[in-house]
Parts: sequence; C-alpha cells; structure tokens
Amino acid sequence: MAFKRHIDRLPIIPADAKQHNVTCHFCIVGCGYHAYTWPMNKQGGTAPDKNVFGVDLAQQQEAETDAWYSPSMYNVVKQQGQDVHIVIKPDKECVVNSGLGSVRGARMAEMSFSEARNTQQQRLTDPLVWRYGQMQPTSWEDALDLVARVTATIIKEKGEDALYVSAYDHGGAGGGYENTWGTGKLYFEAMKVKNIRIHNRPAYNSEVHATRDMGVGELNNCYEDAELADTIFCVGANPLETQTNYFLNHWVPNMRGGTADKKNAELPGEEHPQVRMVFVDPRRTVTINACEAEAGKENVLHLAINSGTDLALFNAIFSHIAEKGWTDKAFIDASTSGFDDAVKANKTSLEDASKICGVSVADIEKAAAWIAEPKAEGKRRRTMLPYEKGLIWGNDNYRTNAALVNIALATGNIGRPGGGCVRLGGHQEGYARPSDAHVGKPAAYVDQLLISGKGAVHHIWGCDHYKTTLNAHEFKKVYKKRTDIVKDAMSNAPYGDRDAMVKAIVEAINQGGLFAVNVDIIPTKIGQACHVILPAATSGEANLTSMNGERRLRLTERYMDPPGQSMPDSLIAARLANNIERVLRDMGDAAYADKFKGFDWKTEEDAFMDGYHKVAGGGEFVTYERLRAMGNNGVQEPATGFENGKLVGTKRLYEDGKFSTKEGKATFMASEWRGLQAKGKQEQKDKHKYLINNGRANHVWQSAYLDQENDFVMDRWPYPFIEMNPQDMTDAGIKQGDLVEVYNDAGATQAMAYPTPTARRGETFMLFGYPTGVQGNVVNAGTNELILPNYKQTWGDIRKISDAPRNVEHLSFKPKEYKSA
Ligand code: MGD
Ligand code: F3S
Repeated sequence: MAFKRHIDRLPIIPADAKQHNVTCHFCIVGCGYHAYTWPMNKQGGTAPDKNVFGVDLAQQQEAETDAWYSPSMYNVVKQQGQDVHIVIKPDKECVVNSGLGSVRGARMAEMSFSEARNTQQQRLTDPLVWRYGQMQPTSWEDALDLVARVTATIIKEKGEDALYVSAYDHGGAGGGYENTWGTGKLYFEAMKVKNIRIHNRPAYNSEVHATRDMGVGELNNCYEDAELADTIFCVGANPLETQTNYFLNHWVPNMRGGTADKKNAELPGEEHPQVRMVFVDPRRTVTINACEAEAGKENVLHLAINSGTDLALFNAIFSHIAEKGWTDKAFIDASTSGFDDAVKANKTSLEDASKICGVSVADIEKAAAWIAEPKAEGKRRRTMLPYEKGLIWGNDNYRTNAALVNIALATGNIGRPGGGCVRLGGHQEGYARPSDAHVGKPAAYVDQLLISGKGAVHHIWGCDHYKTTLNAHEFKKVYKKRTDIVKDAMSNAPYGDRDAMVKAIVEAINQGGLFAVNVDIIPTKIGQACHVILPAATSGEANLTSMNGERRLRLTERYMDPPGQSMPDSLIAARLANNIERVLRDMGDAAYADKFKGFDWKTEEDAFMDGYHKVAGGGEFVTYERLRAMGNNGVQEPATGFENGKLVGTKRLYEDGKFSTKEGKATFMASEWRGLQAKGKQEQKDKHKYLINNGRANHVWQSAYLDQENDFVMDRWPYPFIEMNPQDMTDAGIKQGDLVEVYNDAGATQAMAYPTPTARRGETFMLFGYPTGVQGNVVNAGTNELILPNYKQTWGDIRKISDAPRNVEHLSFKPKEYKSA
C-alpha cells in the first residue's frame, strides 16, 4: 500500500507562537517559510484571538486559505533543551513563492531531528573516531586534537599540497556565507590549499566559466523577468521538478496570461503577445508537458536534440539571427565587443545543425524567430534564456555556455526586463571566500589524483563522492583500499599514546594510505571509509544566510537546537584552525601557527561579520539585525545602501549596459563545434546500446541524504528509477519494476525499470546520486579542459537482474505526464 502518514489531527498554532524567518534550505529558489514554535503543554484555539492566523477556524475556510498546514509541516523539536511544537509553513507574503510549498520544502519540519517523533534519527550527534575496529563516539577536544595533529604533521612534512579538501561552495542546507567563509578562511587564507574540489565536481572551478569570462555574471536577472518575457528559451532544465515554485509562481502565471498588469506597468506601450516556450532537451520532461497544458501546444516548441549537441544548435540559431538582421545593433555597439569575429567563427548553417542535432531545419528556424523576430512596430522580443544541468553537465560545457550567451548578447537580452541569460541554479548560493587564485586554471583533478595514490590527508565537508562523483566505481575501490591501510594502522596503535597514534597514521600514509576526515550532518557512504567524523548543524539549527537564483539574500533564523554536540560548520572550521594553531605552536613553529590566528569566533554571526560583511560586494551594509528586519523578502545582492531602515538592493544586473570586464563591455566568444569533446565519450556511444541520461526527480532532494530516512520518498522510490521506452523493455525482456543492471567499461550500477512512453528508443533517464543505485558508477572520467565533468553524456548496456522485489510491488508505474484540463 502506498505511504500514509496516519495523522488524525494536529495542534492549532497559538496566537503567541514564536515566529522565525526561514528560507527553504533545499533548492535555489529559496522559498520563504515561517517556523512557528510553542511549548508542548499549549495549543491554540479556533477563536480568532487564539490562533496565529487571526481567523475563526470553526468556520469552513476558502480553498486558497493560508490558515492551514499539512502533517509534513509539523514536528516536535528541541529549543534550549525543551521539547516544543514546530510548524514550518510557506509564507504567503514572500514574493518568491507567494505561499507555495514544494514537495521537498513542505517537508522541512518532518525532515528535522526529533527524538519525540523519531524523525531523522540518522543525524550525527557526536564526533566519531575509528577505534577498536569501528567508529566510536568521543569529545570534540579528542577528535579535533587527532585531526589537527595529523594535519599539522603532514602539512609541515609534505607541504600543503598533501592536504586534499572536498568542500561545498553553496548556500542553503549545509552551506551559507558563514560556512563557506569558515572553510575558505581556513584553506585559502591560513593555508593555500590547491588540491581542493567542490561538492559536485572533481575540481575547484566555475560551472559556468564561459559566461563569467564574457563579463556576464550567471545570475543576472530577477524572477519577475519570467513574468515579463515574450519567449523563454530553456536549455537542459526541468524547472517544474527542479525549481518548482519559481516555475509555478512566475512562469505559469505568464503562460496563463495573468501577468498583463505587470507587463503594462513595467513595459508600457509595448505589445504583449502570448508567451512562447522553447525547450532544448533530448528528453520530454514533465515541464514541457505542463507548459503545453498552460500555454497551449502551439506556443511550446520542444527541440529534442541528440544528446550533447546543443553547441551546434546555438551556433546555427546565432548565425540565423545575424543573417536575418534580428540583432540588437545599438546594444551590440554600445555594450559588447567581438561580435563580427564570433559571427565568422561560429557560422553554422541550419542544415548542418539539423544533421548534428537531429532536429528539423524548420524547428531551428522557428526557435530563432521565437527568440528574436521583432514584435509589432519593430519592438524587440523580450527573451529569457535560462539553462541548467543539461548544459552545465553536458558536452563541451565551456563553449556551449559561451554559444548560448552569444545569442542573448546578440539580441540585447541581458540587463533588460523580461530578459536574462541565467543559470536556473541548483541549491542556493552562499559563496564568500578569500581569493582562490593560487588554485590555478585548470584546477587540479582531485578525484583522479586521489585515485592515482596522491594526497595524504583528506578533509571532506558535506560531500559524498561515493554517490555523486563521476568514475565513482573506480573511486570507491581505490578510496577504500587507501583508507583501510590507515584504519589497520590505527587499530594496531595504542590508544592512550597520541604520539604513537599519529606516528602510526603517518607511516600508513607513507605506504599509500589516506587519512580521511568527514564533516557532515549524517553518516554518509564516503564516511564509512573515514577515520574521524565531525557532526555539523544544518539550517534552522544555526543562523544562516544565503541567496537564491535572483540574488535574494535572506537570514534563516535558528529555530531549534542542533542534535547532540553538533556545531555549525563555520565554528567547526574555527575550532579546527584553533587546534592546528595550538599543535603548530607545540611543535615550535610559531610563524606557521600565527597564520591560523583570527578564528576566535564564538557564533556563526561572528563568522558572517568576519566574512560576508567585510568581503562581499555591498557586504558592509549587511548585518544579521538588518536582514532579520527585511524578513523573507530580504534584499537582492549586491546591496547598495541602507536607507530609511531598509537595505537597498539590485533588481537586475547590467541594467546600465556595463558588464563585468575591464572595459565594461561584454565579449562575444568563438565557440566552434567539435563533437563529443570529453575523452572516451564517442567510443562509449559507439559501443553501447543505450543513452544513460540522468538527473533529478521532484520528490528527491539531491543524493537523498535526508530522504533516505523519509518513508514518503523511500516508499515511492525504493530504488532509483530508470525511464525506458516500453518497446525497448519488451525487447530486452524487462517488465515494469524489474531491477536492471546498467553497465559499461567505467563500472556498473542498478536501477528499477520505469516504462515511459515518451522516452525515445535507446534513450533512458536514470535518477542520479541515489543511495540504492549510484548512476555515477557508469559515468567515465572524461572532463573538459577546465575539468568540468560531463555526467549527462553516458552510454551503457542494460540487462535484467531480477523481477520487481517486494518493496517495489506496490508502486504505480503510470506515466508521469498530466492531462490538460
Ligand atoms: P537535471 O534533471 O539534472 O535537472 O536542475 P536541472 O538541470 O533542471 O537535468 C535537466 C535536464 O537536462 C534533464 O531533463 C535532461 O534530460 C537534460 N539533458 C540531458 N542531456 C542533455 C543535453 O545534451 N542537452 C540538453 N539541452 N539537455 C540535456 C538541476 C538542479 O536542480 C540542481 S543543479 C540542483 S543542485 C538541485 N537539485 C535538485 C534535486 O536534487 N531535486 C529536485 N527535485 N530539485 C532540485 N533542484 C536543483
Ligand atoms: Fe524549497 Fe521552494 Fe525549492 S520549497 S525545494 S526552495 S521550490
């Protein structure tokens, strides 16, 4: 039977419940919520003065009422050691989501650590150290001393290049400006660590290098632009499932014609035709289905390209727009450079692109017209060009990113209402770190170096390579072997003798071992290989700032205690720095020890004031107190002032036509097509039958690190689905729900077959990063020249392993599409 929460009734939130500002800590959209908490022995009442909504709850409420919450929004958590009721419900006044919740964010409460209601009991509560052949709880003092001594010994003996670091660079869950500053100050200021990588890729680099090199920051518009656009040209993204409330609250109203007032006010005197939607994706997503239902099929164009051929398509569209004279000449002259050279270099005919991409000439032509053909009275079309992982984790990332920005610049669609060439984003952003210039370009391919036996100590902050890296099969094999060498040495060393323990670890490292430290909120898969695990607090358990996809900065206020001894990452970084400083001093190296000064933070706010407040653009205006006062609408970065008790921000970047280059001009870029660029991809494609396209699903947040303990999600997806064409399944003797093995030369993994009539023959789509079947096992090690991974272009074979197991029998395998009304 499908999952049910079996909740009969829930307490009414009393009128005097404490209210905290909360930004959903999951996806980039950053929906506004409120967390209400109140004592256990209290309940609100139905009378208007007895409940937080101020309405008579004895009466039937209207359909769109805000005066309700769902069981998933409720829990019992601790506040200053006492159990309290908590409700985390969407904020109707927040301009991002206007009261909408997503299937992920609306579960924030039930995804919280609760001893009273047994939720998220997997959370780490104490530091753990490898001892007596297993992980054992210990004190912070003990754990940090061991990490500091091993780390200090290694950086002194072998240099800082022997310290490897994996660290998230984001906002929201696990991240935030506080935490990226904490780790950044430790590894880039106290030390100059260069063998460092980011949570979702094997090197320290930008996912969207090209747009930045062209002078165009990747989050340059605002969510309102999706309401003002005449055309949305969406590349490699599935926003209904992955930026849900941005799509529902800003794209859908435009498709329904509901944003006319805004358009008339913002863009007076202009024709506002029905918005047109173009999607570039080899797969038909539910987003496309939803757009057809909302905007009408005739206003939706799906360019179902051959996997990895976006670049050729964009160059052809760019060439066609130039030929037709649909460019924005005034903008090109005033604000850009290199247009003519780019037109020459990227020249691609519609016919050539059609051959490469597998899309008809007519459809490419139509897409170009929908992007750029002027409206009535010669007014320019307002076209927004968003993109995400289909481009970012796709073939020839750098050039493809450039080719898309070329189209946006040629049509004058950056810095204008209804425009923007923007990544849709993943998680929220919260990057504040000292310069990373010493890392170099291209940055080190950390995972490959680890596989080849390099590195002595590995600090891992909120990343789980075992689930989320490429070449994961190989990585796990080697990583286990190397960390086992150190585990065995630790098991043989006497525990009371710290010097002997450190010596044993260093000797094991010298024999090819690796000492691994994992900072996380839950026990991870890579954590199984680690020697020390440090428990971190997450959003809501500490104050945390982050910005969303339109640069909207908010403060999520601490609303509950972190589990056990866990601490915010910023303070873990500070305490680690304090310990390394002490150990270096004990070793007699005062000069080196002095580099670790400046970490005397007592709270996460100290980290914020030391980091964001001092180094971020406009950061000097921003304090916790001011952000708290700005509530869930916050301020759009960069802040430009503080006036009349309010922070002033920036709605859109580049409205003045000045870009982020020395000359202030955006630069067009040559970006010629060169086939499947990453090593081994073409051979893989030639050899194997199926495209193993991969990505996200609505219910699941990232690698399911919290969802794996949530019955609602695990009941629906006990195993990662692999969408397959029904005829392909029949030919291979596979039935719905059967477990299949997906394999190629890079490795093998397992998934559950999900018949999908819209899947093209030979093309599949597998849920990425899942604990019960890791798609990254079959992604080969190939990257682009800047070490950007290419997860999406993966090919493999598929064979049946077993009939649907018991925990799959109850599942629905209905197509995911919905019918229009
Ligand atoms: P994906 O599913 O990774 O999600 O958000 P998206 O990028 O929207 O990939 C999007 C699409 O890329 C897929 O439909 C896939 O078919 C397409 N694609 C594959 N190959 C190609 C290609 O060659 N060309 C083109 N044009 N498209 C291709 C990702 C975003 O989602 C991120 S980065 C994060 S971190 C967040 N994670 C997340 C989550 O885990 N769950 C949910 N529900 N939402 C999330 N939001 C964020
Ligand atoms: Fe959360 Fe809103 Fe995304 S509820 S998961 S931020 S769409």
